[in-house]
Amino acid sequence: MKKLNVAMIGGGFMGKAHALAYAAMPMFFWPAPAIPVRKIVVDVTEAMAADASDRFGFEEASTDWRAVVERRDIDVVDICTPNNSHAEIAIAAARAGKHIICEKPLARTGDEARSMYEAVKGGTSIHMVAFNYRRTPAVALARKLIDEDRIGEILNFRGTYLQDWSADPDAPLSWRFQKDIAGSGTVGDIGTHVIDFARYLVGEFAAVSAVTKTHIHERPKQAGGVDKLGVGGDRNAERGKVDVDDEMLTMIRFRNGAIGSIEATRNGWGRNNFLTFEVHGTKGSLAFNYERRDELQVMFKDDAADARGFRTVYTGPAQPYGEGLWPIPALGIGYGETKIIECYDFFQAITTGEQPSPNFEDGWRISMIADAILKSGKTGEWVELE
Ligand code: SOE
Repeated sequence: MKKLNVAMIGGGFMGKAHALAYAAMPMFFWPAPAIPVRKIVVDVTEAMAADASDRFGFEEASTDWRAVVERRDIDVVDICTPNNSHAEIAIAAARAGKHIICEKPLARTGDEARSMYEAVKGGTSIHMVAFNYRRTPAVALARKLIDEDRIGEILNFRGTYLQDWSADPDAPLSWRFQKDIAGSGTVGDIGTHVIDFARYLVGEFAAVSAVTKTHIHERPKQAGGVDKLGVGGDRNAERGKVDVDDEMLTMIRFRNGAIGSIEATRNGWGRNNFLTFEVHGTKGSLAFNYERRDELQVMFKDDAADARGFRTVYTGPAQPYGEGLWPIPALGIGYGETKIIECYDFFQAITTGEQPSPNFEDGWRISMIADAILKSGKTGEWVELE
């Protein structure tokens, strides 16, 4: 069976999720499209790179991503770094003819994302953006039911992504609160996951009208750049400026006539990974909550009048990706499995030569929508998308 050598740039939280996927993908999906070989991991210091390589099972470690992406024995470059380095690494990897998977959001701004898309357009690289949540079987099932016209023409999409890891004003100033590194706050970090759902399930955006707000303007600086996601740090440390949004709400007009809304915050006490959508169509409705990720709520207008209301479908062998996952629905999946499925689809794309979705073009379009939301949040006007 074909083997593909992976160079993973970044050995933090996302590196862990991707390494798990490389190890497990062939265990779940067999025959695998190709076997991922965890060849080399790159991190900021030699000690961090060595730790990542021991822990995540890579053969080698390095601190020099530039040399690594040029290596002839590397097939896949996997970008798991903070947002400000995505473009430089991806463009170098595209020039070296590598296949590329990049963590979301693709870039800090629409323009930066466009330069990444231009670098891969027309070339031989297979490219993917890691919006893994659309690969939750229940979400893929929603798309299948929509494609099969089971809920008719879509009228409305209502999505949320609510977390609370940044609600504490003493939570450390991670890079996710700094515009020059992250690009934006909640809009880019988690709002883009819901934008991805909305495009996947409903279609292209025509215009947005948004409100954005920064609730906490200063936070304790943290020692080192490691992402602490709201924990640790020294609450008495000198404070630094937060220059990104903490919360966003947007109305949406879709090109196909549907309307919708998205709300996202990382300051909603009590909400952990409350990533949801509800889609209303002319023949039925679908609802999903990632905190109950094995379930899709469905309602079809032809349901018997005395049994009307949402019912729960548990995803398992009968639904998308079911052949590779656990054999009984309620055995359930977790965050790791969404990354395993993502890895499977990416390797499948490399093997067939057909670009997967979401790819860098989708990542660029999502970044343009994020820019439009931020612009509308500033001006208070509707912003049309080209
Ligand atoms: C922090 O908000 C974060 O780690 C996001 O960056 C991820 O994309 C999301 O999956 C979990 O939360």
